[in-house]
Amino acid sequence: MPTAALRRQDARATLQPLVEKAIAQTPIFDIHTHLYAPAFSNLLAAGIDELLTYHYLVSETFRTLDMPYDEFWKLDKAGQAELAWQQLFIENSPISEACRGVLTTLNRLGLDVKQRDLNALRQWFAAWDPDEYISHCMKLANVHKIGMTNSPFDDAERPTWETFKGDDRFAAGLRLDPLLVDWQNTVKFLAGEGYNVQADFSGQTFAEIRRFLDDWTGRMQPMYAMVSLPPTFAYPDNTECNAILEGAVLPFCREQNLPLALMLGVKRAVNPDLRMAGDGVGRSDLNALQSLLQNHSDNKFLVTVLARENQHELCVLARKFRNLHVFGCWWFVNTPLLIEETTRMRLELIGPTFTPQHSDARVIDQIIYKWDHTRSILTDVLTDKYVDVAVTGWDVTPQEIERDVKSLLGGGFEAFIAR
Ligand code: FIX
Ligand code: ZN
Repeated sequence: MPTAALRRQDARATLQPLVEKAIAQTPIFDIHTHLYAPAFSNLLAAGIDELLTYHYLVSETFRTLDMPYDEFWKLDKAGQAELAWQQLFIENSPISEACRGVLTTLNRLGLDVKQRDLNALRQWFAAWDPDEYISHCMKLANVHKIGMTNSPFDDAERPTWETFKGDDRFAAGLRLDPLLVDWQNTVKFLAGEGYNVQADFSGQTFAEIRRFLDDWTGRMQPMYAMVSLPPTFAYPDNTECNAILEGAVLPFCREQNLPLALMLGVKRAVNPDLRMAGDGVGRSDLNALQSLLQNHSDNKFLVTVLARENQHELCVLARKFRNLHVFGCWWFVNTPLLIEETTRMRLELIGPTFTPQHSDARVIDQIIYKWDHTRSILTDVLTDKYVDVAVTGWDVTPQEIERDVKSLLGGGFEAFIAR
C-alpha cells in the first residue's frame, strides 16, 4: 500500500474510536422539536400509534392507500395507525427514513420488531408512566434538553403558561408564524387579547406588538423567537411580514438579545387533503437572508433551510456573517444521504461552528431514532475530517475532539444564544 494510504489508515484506526466515543457520550441539546413538557398534558405525543401517524408516515401511507382522504381522517388514531402499519410495514418494506425510524426506535426500546405484532406493541407502550417515559427516551437518545415550539397563539397551550413552573428537561421557544405570515387574522386575535393594534399598522401597533412579545417572553423565557417562512419570502419588500419584522420583531429581539430562528422554504398546504402531511418544499431566494443580515448586524439569526439546493448558499452566508448560526437538517433533508452531504459541506466551509442537527420530533420516542441516525453519520463524517488533518502531521487530541463534539451537539448553540 502507498505510504499516504497507510498514513490515512493509521490515523483512522486511532481517531475513529475517539470520535465514536465522544459522539456517543456527549449529551445533546435538541434545539428544535414539537415536543412538550408533561405539564402541557395531551400536547405531548408518545407511543406506537403516534409514531405510526406521524405526518411523515401519513404522506407515505397515501402513496399506496386506496381510500378517500376524508375517510382516513374520520378514523380515530388507532384506525389510522393500523392503516399506516398495513401499508408501510406489511404490504411494503419499511425502508424509507421515516419507517426505518420507527424500527430503530422500537429496537432501541428493546422490542422485537420481527414479531410484526401491533397489538403487542400497544400493550408494551400502555404500561409506561408518561413522565418516566420521557426521561427513558431522553436517556436512550442521550438528549439532556429538549427545545419546545411554544405558540402564544395556540388555544391548546396558552392556558398552561398561566401555571407552568418549568421543567429542567425542556426549554421554551417562542413561535411567531401567525404574527408574521397571517397578520390580517392575527390583528383580530391581538385586539381580542387587549392589545391596541390596527390592521394598517397605524397608531401604537408596533409598540403594542412589542408589548405582546414582551409579555410572552416574560412568561415563557424562550431561548429564541422563531418563524418558518415560504420560499417566496423576500426582503426588503413591501409586505406585512417585513413591516412587522422591522417595526416590532427585530427591534424586540435586539433589545432582549434573543436570536430569531428562520426556517426557510416551506410551502404550506401543497395538498390540503393531507392536512399536516400536505406541506411541501421550495427553493428560497437567500438574497432575502443576505439583506437581513446586512441590515441587522446587531440581531442574531439561527437559520435552517428546507431545500437541498439552498444548503450551500446558506453555508457561504455563514462565512460572511457571524451573527448567523446555521442549524439542522430539517424535515425533507433529514435523510441519511442529505445529512451526510450537508454536514460534510458545512464542516468543510465553516468548521465545527454550526449545529448539525435538531430532531423536529413530534413524538417523544422519535428522539431515539433521529439522534441515533444522525450520530452515526456525524461519526463517519467527522472522522474523515480529522483524518484529513491528521495526515498533515497535525495532532488531533481526544480533548479537542470532545470540545468540538460538545460544540456541535449543543454547546455552540448555547454560546451563540448567550453571546
Ligand atoms: O415549521 C416547522 O417547525 C416544521 O418543522 C413543521 O411545520 C413540520 O410539520 C415538521 O414537523 C417538520 O419536521
Ligand atoms: Zn419544526
